[in-house]
Amino acid sequence: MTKTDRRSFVKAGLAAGLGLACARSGNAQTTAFSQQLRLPPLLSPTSVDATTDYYNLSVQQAVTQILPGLNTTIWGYNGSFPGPTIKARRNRRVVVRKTNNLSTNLSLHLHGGHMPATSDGHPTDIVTPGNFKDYAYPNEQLPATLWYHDHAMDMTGTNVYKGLAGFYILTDDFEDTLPLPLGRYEIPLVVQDRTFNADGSLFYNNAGMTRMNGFMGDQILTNGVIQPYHYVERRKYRFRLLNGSNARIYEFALSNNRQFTQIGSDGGLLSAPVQRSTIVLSPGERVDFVVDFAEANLGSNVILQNLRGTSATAEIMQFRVMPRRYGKDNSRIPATLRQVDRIPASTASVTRDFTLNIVMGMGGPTFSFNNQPFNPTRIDANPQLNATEIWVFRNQTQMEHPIHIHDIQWQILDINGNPPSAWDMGWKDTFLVPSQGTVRVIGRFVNYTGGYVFHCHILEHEDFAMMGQFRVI
Ligand SMILES: [Cu+2]
Repeated sequence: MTKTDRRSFVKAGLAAGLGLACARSGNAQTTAFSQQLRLPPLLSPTSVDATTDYYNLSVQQAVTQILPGLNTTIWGYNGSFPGPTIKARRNRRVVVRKTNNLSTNLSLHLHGGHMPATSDGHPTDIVTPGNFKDYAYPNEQLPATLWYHDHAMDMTGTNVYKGLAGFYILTDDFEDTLPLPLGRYEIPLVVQDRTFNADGSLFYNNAGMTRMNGFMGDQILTNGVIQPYHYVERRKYRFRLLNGSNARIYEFALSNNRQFTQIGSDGGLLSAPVQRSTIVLSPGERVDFVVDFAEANLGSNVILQNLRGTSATAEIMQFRVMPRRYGKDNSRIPATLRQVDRIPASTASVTRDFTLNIVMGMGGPTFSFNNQPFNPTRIDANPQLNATEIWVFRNQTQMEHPIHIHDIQWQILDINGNPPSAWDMGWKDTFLVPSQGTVRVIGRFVNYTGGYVFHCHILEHEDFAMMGQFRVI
């Protein structure tokens, strides 16, 4: 054994003995579970009136510390990465004034939101540098974990990667009556992967194979912190988990082999809780679940794992189990949550077919719907207002694609001809279409007419034209 070998052997032994794992990015390096989880700041309205809460989001460049001792320049809503959380109430209007203080074009999309097309953040509805736009959200929809993010034409991947995403949490009186964990025990988690250059700056590219596979970072951040730890009490917690990554699909599990109790999906609560050992979550999807840390030993660590990851991407964050500090756990998971009335397939007046395939686009091969790259002057579907439609997505590629449809919430009818699992029986706006597989969804186009988009939520696919357009008439 040479001197160098011996040194690395000792180092490796020390790291193993201490239970530490080092994550490496270029030369920028950090130790797993060495930084505490942060919660995104809560945004206060600038004013309120009888019907509406008004918020300001200034999109600006900011310098933050993600890697110890190094500065990282990000783009943030109000300079925050991730953006500040907006809390909204059902049927109470929110108006967000977004001011573009960057030197690039921006658009703002409220993912999962149901609103007039003029506020949906269509990729061509651009706010140019130095200007602002007011986005009005009626919130006339079921409460859910929504999120806002940039959606500018061809630039969504770049803009979101640099930090332009945040939570928008919608609740109502009914949800308040449920005895679920709340307050400090209800935690939003956005999981995003990033790669850092040696100087701490963000590394991103969307050329070559990245254009086809999507960009995958080699470090996983939760709420902007690389592999954080969080002290939890021996009691139940509710987590609103968002996959805010550009392209990475996760399969979450708990290291103590306990189960997640899923209570909600993209568009709100499920009819009833569902026990799951693992949860696959693709970009744009959200899952709402409860973990009971009373099942974990005092002083133990529970790791939120990613079964689809390797080394630094296999461990998302660590929970350090502490005694209860604030009395007994009065929360519980009710046997029924919010009734989801399934939409019968027989009520659909139109069925539309979309194939997912590869075509030659500008500058090389690109993914598309129906062999047609996105064209802002082409409308791919014209649903009638109040119509119920079935949309069929047939994936002819060798990759999984998470399909996101704007404007309304959908229900999955079947995946590869099989009825969905219990956790997929709720409301969905983003769903993973298996490689060579088929997903059928059903939805009603209510309340608003106008133009919206649907696209793959692998943001590099979206930017390279895997997007279509529909106009509700
Ligand atoms: Cu895709």
